[in-house]
Amino acid sequence: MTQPTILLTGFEPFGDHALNPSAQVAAALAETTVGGAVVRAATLPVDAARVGPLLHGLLEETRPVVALALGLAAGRAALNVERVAVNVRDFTIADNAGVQATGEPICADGPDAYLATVPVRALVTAIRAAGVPACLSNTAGTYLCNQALYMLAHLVAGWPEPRPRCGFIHLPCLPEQAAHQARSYGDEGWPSMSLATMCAGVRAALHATLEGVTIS
Ligand code: PCA
Repeated sequence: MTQPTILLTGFEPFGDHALNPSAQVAAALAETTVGGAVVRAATLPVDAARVGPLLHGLLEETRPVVALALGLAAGRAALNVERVAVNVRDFTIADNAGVQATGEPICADGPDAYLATVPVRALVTAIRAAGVPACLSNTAGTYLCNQALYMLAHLVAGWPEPRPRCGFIHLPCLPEQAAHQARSYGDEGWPSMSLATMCAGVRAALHATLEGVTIS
């Protein structure tokens, strides 16, 4: 019997950010075991043209029971468990390939939105129970993080059951990011959270997601 897998992705740095905690959390949890499943981690480029094909390849390669993507949302103070991804790309800053989408669909033939298929409320409860601030978020924006959740759901939509549970969590800044960029966000800088605390929260979210998933 092969061990079930969890696909956990983070994003590379983008915009003004020299770091992206999401890639660091994914790397820190790589090859660890959560609830009997092993974490396969990857860092995605902040590149609208490449995210879909890369996620497709990762899903085919890992055939996960859970696919959880992570990203940075500077200014948030808690782990934000995203409920929904919309079929819109509308960028306030260009992606790392220099592309600035203005209101086009991610998939011309896709539905307007997909709901995350991880149990979002249970994730928030589990993350909080691990001592980590968390909340439910009803918008993942219209940039690459929204696109990642949309594509995960879209790519597995045609798969036979049981399909992987798909979700997305936005993370706060790391303390070192907030310290370096304080002047660009008022005197106090952004709210921040340590890498270890974020990792504990994401592990709790993965545990909660695996509850009720049949691992064969
Ligand atoms: N955050 C961006 C894209 C990559 C990331 O980490 C977002 O929220 O869309």
